[in-house]
Amino acid sequence: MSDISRIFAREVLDSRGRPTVEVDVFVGDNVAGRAMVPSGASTGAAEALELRDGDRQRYDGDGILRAVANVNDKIAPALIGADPADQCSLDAKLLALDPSPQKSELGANAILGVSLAAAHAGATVRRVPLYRHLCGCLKAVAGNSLAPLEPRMPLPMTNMISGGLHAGRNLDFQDVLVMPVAAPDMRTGLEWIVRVYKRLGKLLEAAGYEGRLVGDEGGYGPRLKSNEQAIEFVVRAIEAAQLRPGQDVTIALDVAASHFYDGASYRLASEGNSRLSSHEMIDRLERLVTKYPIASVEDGLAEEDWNGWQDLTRRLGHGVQIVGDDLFTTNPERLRRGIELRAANSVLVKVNQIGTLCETLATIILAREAGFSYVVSARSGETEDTTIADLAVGTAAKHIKIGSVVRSERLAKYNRLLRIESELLTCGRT
Ligand code: 2PG
Ligand code: MG
Repeated sequence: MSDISRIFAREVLDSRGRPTVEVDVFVGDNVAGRAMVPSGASTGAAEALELRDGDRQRYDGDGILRAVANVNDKIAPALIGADPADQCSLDAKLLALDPSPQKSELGANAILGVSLAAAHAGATVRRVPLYRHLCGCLKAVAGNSLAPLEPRMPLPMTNMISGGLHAGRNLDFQDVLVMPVAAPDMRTGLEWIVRVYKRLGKLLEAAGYEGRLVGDEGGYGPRLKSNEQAIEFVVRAIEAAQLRPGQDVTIALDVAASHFYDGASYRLASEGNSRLSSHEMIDRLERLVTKYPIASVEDGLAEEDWNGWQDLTRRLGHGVQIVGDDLFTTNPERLRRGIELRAANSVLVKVNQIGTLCETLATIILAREAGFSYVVSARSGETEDTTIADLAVGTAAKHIKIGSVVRSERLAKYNRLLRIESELLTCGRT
């Protein structure tokens, strides 16, 4: 028998010590799949709802026992007897149980926990690695519309300096990241990244800044004077690591601009709260992109500044990856709008922004068809769950964004990538 026999959810803790949902999917007497749900801090307004208890007596209101009860009492009975290998039917059942636009009835954390744990169970019953199962799911969702696709290792986009909501608003920009573009494989790329990270810590300390304190995702969180200074430090760290900025290693920014946009202008605290119009913000980004080896800019503008995004893409999109995170929230409807308007040329993919695996895959398919790249991403609140490593490989994502190279909730995913790479190498495919 390979049908789902039982589903059980519990409350566990994430990397910020906040409760999150863990789900076990049983086949027969055994747990065939388990997953934990991540949680963002710089969330987009259009994201699916993370259901929290609001009971101040427990975890300051952050408990998720209502979401757990929704899995155990409402979702589980509807899925017992289902085939875990048929992800699309399972996710369709989940969507039918909560048809609200932001999954506010059962909670996207309840729904996603089941969707992801079921995918693990599907891989178990099919006796294939998760990334292969997910590749199959992607093809199943796409029907015939997809060009041939095989699992492939993504290029990491790794956080070096954290700012914004991830590090106490020390900087306006949320992340300065690096991408080891010339590394021949993941193990080499990771060695380069770790080298740059370590050199960066030393450089920061030598200059009198905190070279050890890290933000939520493990990037350094120094109180620098400006966003630009953060980029300069990272360029110097690449050089100190004996690598060539722009050739071996390029830079990516996650500006997370929604979080310093007041509805009319962009307010840069690091510049005495100066107010920039959308046009001026684009000028600012253009200057940075021209001066530094920046190959990717995420959320350079706010999530509802669609006209600005069109402008930004027109001006920078030919040479630079323009990634929508808060802008698209992994939502196929919002991405469709972006494709029509030519706002951005790339989409960030975070499973908990939308709430089921198949909707995530639908977003990926749309991106592929439109020639948009896609970046599979972790959240700032994470767990030791490694599903996104398999998702990135199984869907042949261009990039994976996990955070930095310290803190085990991040390393669990990098290590999973290393394991997958050695597996693919053994099979003769990378
Ligand atoms: C982002 C993510 C990950 P959060 O903005 O891209 O870095 O942050 O999970 O807080 O939304
Ligand atoms: Mg982002």
